[in-house]
Amino acid sequence: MSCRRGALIVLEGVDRAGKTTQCQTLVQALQQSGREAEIMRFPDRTTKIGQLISSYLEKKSNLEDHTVHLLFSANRWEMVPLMKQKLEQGINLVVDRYAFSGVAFTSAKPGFSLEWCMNPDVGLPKPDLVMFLQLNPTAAANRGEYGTERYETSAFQRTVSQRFEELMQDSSINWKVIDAARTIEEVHKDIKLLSEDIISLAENQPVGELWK
Ligand code: ADP
Ligand code: 2DT
Repeated sequence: MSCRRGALIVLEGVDRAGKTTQCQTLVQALQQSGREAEIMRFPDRTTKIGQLISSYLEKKSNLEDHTVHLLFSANRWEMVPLMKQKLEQGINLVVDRYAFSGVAFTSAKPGFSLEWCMNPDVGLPKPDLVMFLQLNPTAAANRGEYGTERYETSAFQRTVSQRFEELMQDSSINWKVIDAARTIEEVHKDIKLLSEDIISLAENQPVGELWK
């Protein structure tokens, strides 16, 4: 019997929009309904490349801007064989940030075009669904202070939000905007419904290639 593939589901959004909370809640809900599901997150700080990135984010080291962009992309590419294997085994992958964060964050720096930033990620497994958790800066601020990592300033995050808005104009990606200002349960309900629909749709289709 041929195995139905799993769906590749990505959550994106600004800092404190609830991505991590919702990824965890979604995986639990899918598992409770008898589906196989696993969480992944980018950057994956556990690999050698991930450790370089982590040290950069923690401001323990400095890296040239193009270089760190390529490391973030390499950190996704190094996980591709595993991602494909899991999807083929019928495991649904719920991913906390993906190439869209990669492009939004680097292109928020001076001198970086969206196009240059997208190039290294062209051909990655294409998400079947990308849910953008939308939250205004005031509501985000009510969820706590920014941390001390690189990029965690309100000015930079505002530019990142603008870049996400530009990326969401791309109709080749199945974007869904979620109002993340509601309760965890309300947001989860929407995310679960959208995910269940896409899991049924994706299971008989091949995995696509991002931005190709
Ligand atoms: P992200 O991964 O997007 O940065 P988190 O899931 O880590 O966001 O959530 C950031 C903080 O906001 C956490 O303290 C979390 O408990 C809280 N939080 C998450 N979702 C909600 C929500 N819908 N309403 C209120 N607080 C939330
Ligand atoms: P968290 O681990 O708290 O999500 O923060 N980033 C992420 C990039 O600049 N490029 C990327 O490709 C990715 C995936 C977003 C990680 C920080 O790293 C940024 C916030």
